[in-house]
Amino acid sequence: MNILITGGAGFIGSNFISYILNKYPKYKVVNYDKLTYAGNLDNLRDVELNSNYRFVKGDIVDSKRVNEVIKTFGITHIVNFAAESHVDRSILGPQVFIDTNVVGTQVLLDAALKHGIKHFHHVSTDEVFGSLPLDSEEKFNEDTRYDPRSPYSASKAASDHLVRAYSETYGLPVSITNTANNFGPYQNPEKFLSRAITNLIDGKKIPMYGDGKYVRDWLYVEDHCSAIDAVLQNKKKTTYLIGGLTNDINNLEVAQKLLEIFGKDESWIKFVKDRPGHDRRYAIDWSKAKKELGWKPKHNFDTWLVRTVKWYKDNEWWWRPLKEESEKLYEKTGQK
Ligand code: NAD
Ligand code: TDX
Repeated sequence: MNILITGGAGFIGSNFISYILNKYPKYKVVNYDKLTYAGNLDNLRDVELNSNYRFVKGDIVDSKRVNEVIKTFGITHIVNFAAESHVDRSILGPQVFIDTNVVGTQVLLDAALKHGIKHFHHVSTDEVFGSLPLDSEEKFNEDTRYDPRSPYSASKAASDHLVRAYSETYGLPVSITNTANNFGPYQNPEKFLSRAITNLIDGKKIPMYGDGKYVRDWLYVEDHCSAIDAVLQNKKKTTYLIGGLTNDINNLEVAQKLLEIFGKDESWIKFVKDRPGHDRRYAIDWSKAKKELGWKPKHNFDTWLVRTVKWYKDNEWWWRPLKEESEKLYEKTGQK
């Protein structure tokens, strides 16, 4: 495979590149990334000398450049991670979310068609399905109706629809994964877990939005990588929901686990202003992926939370330069 990985300098994309190059010594990977505030080539230090790896700086909205790269490197497969990914930023400024997540995806789809790409995989989110009630057993599955509620999730929903439209209308071979909240190494400290961990390392409190009774489904990033790998290896091209091993754990409970790891009490939680339109609960039924791909998550939350904390403690060189900028965002939102 000659894979074009867009957004490969971000959190999940960089973990995926390392995963693929380690597992498949014959695959070639081109990382196409604009290097926005979220793109960081330091994530890829372990692979930058690998002869099967190339980095090309570029924007997925730039059709000419995308087409050139696909042609030059003889790309056969595309995995699209490139996106604006943070809900709070989408509330402050939605435009770039439409440009990158919607228009950028359409540019990639057009280029994929033009060059006869064998498989276009689109990385998406469970947030496209909206919000589940707190006191219910209900989970998202592949038949759940789309109901995005933030500019971020609306832009991802639009991109999913375009991907399916290119399959139905033009016969482009596509697949989509809608995935839970990821955690692990190289996550920008703007996101809840990485923000909370780096705050605690700095002797600062965990900022908790609203009443903290917001439920997320947590997936260790390597399990996300193995899921996308399983989809790429599979002949059937369809949509899969990918979730983790947590069972309705809310943000307060996640914070309590962190405080236990750090040996601190609950006075280290600071309640701050809630996020507008905050989705109450996500829960994922990943049984289709298990049945059709033989995939399941392997990393349990408690063990890998401890290891993730250790990674941030051991790799302050990586997150320290990003922390100041990410906290500036919360000065603007008033959530510090
Ligand atoms: P991230 O914000 O860490 O990284 C995004 C990457 O895309 C960065 O390297 C950035 O430079 C690049 N990028 C942004 N705009 C670009 C453009 N116009 N052209 C080229 N590159 C561009 O994001 P992430 O958390 O790694 O998420 C990756 C993908 O997975 C996204 O599509 C996101 O919607 C999806 N997703 C994320 C999560 C999660 O928990 N983080 C969960 C489900 C799905
Ligand atoms: O400081 C915080 N305090 C807090 O209570 C932050 C940053 C968040 N939160 C809450 C909001 C959410 O309920 O924690 C939860 C997780 O927030 P985020 O880390 O911002 O993630 P979320 O909004 O759930 O979206 C994430 O998962 C789905 C990713 O950012 C998306 O890219 C992905 O699609």
